[in-house]
Amino acid sequence: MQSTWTPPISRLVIPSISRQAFYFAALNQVYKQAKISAPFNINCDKMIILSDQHRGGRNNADEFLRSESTYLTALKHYLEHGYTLMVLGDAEELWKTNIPTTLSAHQASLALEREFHLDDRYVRFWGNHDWLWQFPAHVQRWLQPIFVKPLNIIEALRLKLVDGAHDLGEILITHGHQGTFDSDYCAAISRQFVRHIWQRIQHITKWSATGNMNLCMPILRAERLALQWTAQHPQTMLLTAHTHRPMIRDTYLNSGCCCYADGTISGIELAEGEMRQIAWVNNPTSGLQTRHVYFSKNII
Ligand SMILES: [Mn+2]
Repeated sequence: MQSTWTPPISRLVIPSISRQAFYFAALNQVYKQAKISAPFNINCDKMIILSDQHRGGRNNADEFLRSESTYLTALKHYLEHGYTLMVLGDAEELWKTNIPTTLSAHQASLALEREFHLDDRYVRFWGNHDWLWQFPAHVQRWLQPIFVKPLNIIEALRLKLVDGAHDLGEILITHGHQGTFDSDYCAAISRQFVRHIWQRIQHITKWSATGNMNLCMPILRAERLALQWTAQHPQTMLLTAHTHRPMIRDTYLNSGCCCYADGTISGIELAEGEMRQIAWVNNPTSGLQTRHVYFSKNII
C-alpha cells in the first residue's frame, strides 16, 4: 500500500512517480552491484552486525558518546567469541564533523575494530552519514593508517547462506538509505541542515534525535518498502540499518543503532543457526553492560 500523504517537496519534484518505484529502482541497482560473499555456514560461522555509531567530534552533538563504553564492551565480547564484525554504515558522523576530527576523537573503538580487521573478521559498509567512504581515495588517506591492512568499504553484500553443501539463499546487506528522498536524492540539502542548524541547536541544548524517532513516518515507510521489496525477491532476505529501529520481521532485518541516548546499543547476531535481535544495555548504577536477546529465530 502506498502512503496517502507525501511531503510537499516530493510532490513538487516528482509528481507522478511513486516512492516505491524510486526505492525499488535504487535497491535493485544496489543488489546488482553488491559484492558476493564467501559461503556463510549457518551452523559454524558467526556474525554480528552493528551500525549507526554516528561517531562525531566528542562534543554535545556527538551521539555516540553515551554508548561508547557499551560498544567497547560488546566488541570485546564478539572479538573473544570468534564473531565477524559488520559495521553497517553511518559509523562516522561526517555531516557534522570532518574526517580527521572524528577519527582522532574515537581512537578506542577504532582500535578494537582494527583487531577484527587484522584477523580478517571485519566488513565495513558506507552509509549516508559517512558517504565519503565510497571514495577509495578518502579511505586510503584516512582509514588505511588506522586499519593497517588494506580496507575496502562496500555499499552492499549478498551474504550466501549454506548448510554444508546446501545452498540456503542469501541476505542482501546494505545501509538502507538508497532510494529515499531525504537521505539519498536530497542528501546534499539534509547535510547542510544538520551541519549548520541542527548541530548548533545540539551544542546548546544537548538534545538527541536518535532514540525517540521510533514511530515517525519516514521510518515506517522505509520498513514497509523494505518488506515489499523482499516480497518480490523470495530468495533474498534484506538486512539494513539507517532507521535506528531494530527488528526482525519475516524476511526483513534491521540492526538498529549504536547511539541510543541511554547508552544502549542494538544489533543483529547470526550464529548457531539463529538470527537474533540483541541489545547491550548500560546499567549506570552498577557500571555493567549486559547483553539481551530480544527476539530470535532459525535463519532458515
Ligand atoms: Mn543512515
